[in-house]
Amino acid sequence: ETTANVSSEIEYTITGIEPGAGITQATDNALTEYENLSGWEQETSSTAAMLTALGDAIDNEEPIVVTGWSPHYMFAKYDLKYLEDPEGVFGGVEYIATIVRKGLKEDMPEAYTILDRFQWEPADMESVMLAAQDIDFEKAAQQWVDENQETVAEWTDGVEPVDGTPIELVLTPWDTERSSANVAKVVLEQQGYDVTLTPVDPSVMFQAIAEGDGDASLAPWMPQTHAAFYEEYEGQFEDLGKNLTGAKIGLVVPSYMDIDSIEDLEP
Ligand code: PBE
Repeated sequence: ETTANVSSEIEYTITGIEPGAGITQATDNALTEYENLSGWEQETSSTAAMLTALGDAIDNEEPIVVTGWSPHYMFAKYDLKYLEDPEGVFGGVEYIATIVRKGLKEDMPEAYTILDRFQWEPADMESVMLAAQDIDFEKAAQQWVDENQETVAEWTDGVEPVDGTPIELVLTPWDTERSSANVAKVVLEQQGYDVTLTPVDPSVMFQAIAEGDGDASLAPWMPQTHAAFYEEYEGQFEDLGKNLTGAKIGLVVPSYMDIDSIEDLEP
């Protein structure tokens, strides 16, 4: 099968996810940056629909190009590869940052300290995501906390308990962020906080923290995925740095497809 066949077979269409995602924006940028993609389109819908389309294509050994990211179970479930991105549109290694509203340090120093210390590895996040395939995220997060008491103790060491102070964490609606937000929720509740989780689009997440509607978020993907949103509100929130390193976004295809680079897609 030639690459031209592959491209026409999938009707020059990349199977995307939610319109508001950072990766959707990056994919639109790729359609502009890569000359060979000038006639291509991104079809957005939802993460669930993308995963269904990917599974169906793989069942039939058909070609498909999706917007994909790690950590994600799709890489454990299927044999997949990222297409090389010589123009660097999707960035390299991404990290996930923690941002808080201005004044949080003064208003809730205990939560601020815990959020500032919150840091874990992709394998930790993956274990919560995997457990959450069978139980809800809250239980999966509780299980991770129970099994990682030493790490949690490093985050909470010397922090005074509080008595029911409400705190609102803003997250984006993907499993990676459901994992971190729910683990933060369990840890902050252990400390005596009354935690609300509010899922929103990435642009709204930055706006909410900038305007003080939400207290904190562990969901910004940087330096590339959410850069445009970050820059729009830069200076209006406090960046507490990385909570996870080793994430990635890009165009993803089944390994049986005979292409390696975005440049191999035919115009
Ligand atoms: N994602 C997962 C999100 C951030 C986390 C890569 C799909 C996005 O593109 O905005």
